[in-house]
Amino acid sequence: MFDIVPESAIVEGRATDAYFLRTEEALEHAGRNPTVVAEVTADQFPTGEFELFAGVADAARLFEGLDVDVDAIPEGTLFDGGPVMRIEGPYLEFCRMETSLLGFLSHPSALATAALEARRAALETSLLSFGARHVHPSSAGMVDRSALLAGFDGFSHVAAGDMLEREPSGTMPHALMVCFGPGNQEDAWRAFDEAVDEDVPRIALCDTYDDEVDEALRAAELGFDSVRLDTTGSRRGDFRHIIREVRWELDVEGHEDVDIFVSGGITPEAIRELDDVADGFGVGSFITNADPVDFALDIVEIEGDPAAKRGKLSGVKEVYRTPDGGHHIALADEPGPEDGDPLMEPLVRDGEIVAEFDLNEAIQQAAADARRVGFGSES
Ligand code: PCP
Repeated sequence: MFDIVPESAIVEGRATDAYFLRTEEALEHAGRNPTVVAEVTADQFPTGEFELFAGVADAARLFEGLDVDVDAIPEGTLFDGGPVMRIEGPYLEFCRMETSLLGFLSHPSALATAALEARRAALETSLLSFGARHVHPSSAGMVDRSALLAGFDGFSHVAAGDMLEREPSGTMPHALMVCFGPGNQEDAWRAFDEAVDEDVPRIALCDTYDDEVDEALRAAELGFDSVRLDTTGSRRGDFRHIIREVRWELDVEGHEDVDIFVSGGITPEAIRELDDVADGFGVGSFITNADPVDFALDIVEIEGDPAAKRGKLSGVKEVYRTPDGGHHIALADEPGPEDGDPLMEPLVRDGEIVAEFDLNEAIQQAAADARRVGFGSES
């Protein structure tokens, strides 16, 4: 019914570029199936720009039942150059999986990295992922999982909630306000309050028809816990001033406990600028507009000998986190840096997934590693 590649095609390796199937034909024709080691790498050497590794569980499932061993840095680890994953086995075992493998890693890692930039801009403030509307609906769970991995507090998408076994968050859309019409905001807010489950936070959208201060005071008078300001760009002017004014007037009227949530084009810069006057942010396009990480899969060893195409580094490698928060790349059979922690861990052995995937652990790992490498601390 929709333009969606079925899961069965991914598992069977048909979610691939045609040239991999031609490669299989050519190798089979020639009777060649070398045992290789291939590595997934974005940058060969550190660039000074860390990224957050995500999508590992989906990637691991590609190798179930194949005669391969796979190692990877754990989900939630930051990386800056060098391999994030290593596959060892007869090349024909995994040749056709490359396209899906890179896709499973590239997009979530990019979104998680962008979300981490937002998270590091405001460590304590509530952040919700609002980006599902910008992507194919079949990817919404991946978007919101990536945001959670980076330390977001929640997300808005219902089916993502089903997938992640977490309750979606959210407020109300302008459509609800418009359905009641100008001057009738109280009717819309009251209908919401009377209809929705009492566990749902009472957050009134306060920018639809009238001044934000006016609508916020009216919503507070009705008993709403919070207001959301999503002032459209063309009317925004000095958004920080608008938020401060709303805060001031709410306080003057005795509504000090009414929180202010802000959304619409929110970036890390905006979060830093507004963090002291807003109680929470909804972030969408900043996450979903992130360019996919430019991962590639390259053979680095063939039948036990180092190999590489031009521009890539031959030999099986290990990556290390050094005590100063650095990312160090070395040949795997050579000693690593002093006190460096090797980051690669077994993911698949003989076609069986041996790693465990726990999103909460990965969230903790991402936060700890971000602190360790100083991610976002320059800004
Ligand atoms: C908010 C905002 C963006 C949505 C969230 C995603 O929507 O206007 O369109 O944020 P982003 O700008 O960071 O991607 P609502 O106010 O809920 O949208 P609507 O006007 O459709 O009710």
